[in-house]
Amino acid sequence: TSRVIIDGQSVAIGNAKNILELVRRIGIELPTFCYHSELSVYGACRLCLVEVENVGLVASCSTPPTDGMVIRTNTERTRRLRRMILELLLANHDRECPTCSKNTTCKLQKLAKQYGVDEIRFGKRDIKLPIDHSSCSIVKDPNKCILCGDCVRVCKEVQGLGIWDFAHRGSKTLVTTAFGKDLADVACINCGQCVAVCPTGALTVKSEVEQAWAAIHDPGKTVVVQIAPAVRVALGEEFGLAAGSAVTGKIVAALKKMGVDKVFDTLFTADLTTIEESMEFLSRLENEGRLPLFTSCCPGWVKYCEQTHADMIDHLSSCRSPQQMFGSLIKKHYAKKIGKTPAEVVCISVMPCTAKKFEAKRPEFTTEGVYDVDIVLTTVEMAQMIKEFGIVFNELEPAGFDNPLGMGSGGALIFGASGGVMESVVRYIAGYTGGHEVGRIDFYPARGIQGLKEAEVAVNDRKLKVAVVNGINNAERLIQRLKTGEIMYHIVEVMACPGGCIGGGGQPDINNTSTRIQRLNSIYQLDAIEQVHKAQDNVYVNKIINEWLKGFDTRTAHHDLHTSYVH
Ligand code: HC0
Ligand code: SF4
Repeated sequence: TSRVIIDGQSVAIGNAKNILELVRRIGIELPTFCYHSELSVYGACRLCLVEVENVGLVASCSTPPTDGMVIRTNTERTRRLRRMILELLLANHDRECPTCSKNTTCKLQKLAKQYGVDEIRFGKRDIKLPIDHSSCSIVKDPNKCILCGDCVRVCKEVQGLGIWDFAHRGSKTLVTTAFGKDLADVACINCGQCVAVCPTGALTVKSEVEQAWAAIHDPGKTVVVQIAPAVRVALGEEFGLAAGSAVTGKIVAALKKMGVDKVFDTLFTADLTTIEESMEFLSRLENEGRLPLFTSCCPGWVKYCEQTHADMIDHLSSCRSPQQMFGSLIKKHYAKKIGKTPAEVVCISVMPCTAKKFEAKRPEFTTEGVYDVDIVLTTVEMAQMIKEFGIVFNELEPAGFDNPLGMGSGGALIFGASGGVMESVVRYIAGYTGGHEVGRIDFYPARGIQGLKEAEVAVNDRKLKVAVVNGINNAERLIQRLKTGEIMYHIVEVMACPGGCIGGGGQPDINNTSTRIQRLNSIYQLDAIEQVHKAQDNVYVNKIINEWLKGFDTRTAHHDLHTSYVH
């Protein structure tokens, strides 16, 4: 077998594509800004350079290993050059670290410390470019961009959108949108995957933390919080817990300590979504309506469908997402029950998602002139508030959700992973066969982080073909095959982010597949121990449907829980 020698140690090449992989295999972590194992190799930052005997300095990420290579990862030259690269990047960087939202999580800052950069020998950058605050979800500060191109590649290669690209040349090079337009005016779907890969403060999440504090401190407001499925298996990572640690009860307890009035669960309206979407599907099936039915809970996907496939909008389920069903119930019904106006109740969502900030601001999701969901905090923003309050998170005693909107089934919990919505719908429609209630249903073909999953389900005497995709690129490929008639499905679940919401742009570090897998596994483990497994068995949901919405399929239910799309 072919081998190389790295720092005196012999290593088999195996299937390694580049030297960097082999270096990592022997337990050496080389610095890099632009290398992501799931994106194409760019080789721009040069930080991962190593010395190869008889060859010289090479970027380890973009150099394939060959038999007999003798490689050294740390030499006088590599150390000097790494430090110089960092100094040059810093010289051209807006160094406002203490007030930057990436402070302490910025890779440039971290590497500067790790490589002992304590002074910068080059002049200071004096141009200040305007910051783009136009998007509901993402803030772009070009003064902090180091041109690693990670955002460019993730947007193109994973989402197929190509919102970001390089413009201009030499020292004027910039990463920007087409014609330098505001982010709010281009086809960005707000998924935040670019924010997640950005190593510095150039792309950050639009924070709503201040608005949340203001609502909590306002004695005239009743503050009601909902927590999305994927948040509970990721927030703990911000407090040093292992990826996938389930911290549901601790998040509830932290919010109560902060003084919010009620903590409810998005799982409740995820169950409601399962029921509404399943009924919509069955009705389309019976009445020869538009099939496949596309799920509509991911606002990134919905925006993509509206702007790219307007001819397929009728395939989208008319169901509002669980976040918006929740907001609608709070503002249209709950407020009344507690004797308040919709404006006196502030609805805060805690979401793994940056696109949910955009969804909440869609003009159709309002009641009596106020937004149904007022504030959307990402998982990371929630963690920031917990830290700011000084709560010792890891020592918190778990607390339970409030009622009546605090209960959800295992089927609702798995919404947070790609395939979860599909599996819940399957649990619902296959849950009754020949009028008989069936027990537990586990639909394994829908699970996992693969980009495309397909399966057949037998329901009574019919065979339903279903597909699950995550990542817009995968969705686009599927749509093309649907359009040519090459394939046909009854239901298609689409989530914009790789792995589904567990890999959302508002989650703690998602730059590694194992983190996503651990969160996903944790979600299914939590589902496995749930007493209530299927949406139809959530007694509270049935109660609210009857009491607030006057039953299934009523005008109120349609008005409050469904929506229409932009053609
Ligand atoms: Fe998701 Fe959702 S599962 S989109 O991925 O459907 O954000 O977690 O909250 O709304 O429930 C995100 C996660 C949600 C919604 C739910 C759905
Ligand atoms: Fe948001 Fe989930 Fe869609 Fe990602 S997959 S954009 S986290 S709703």
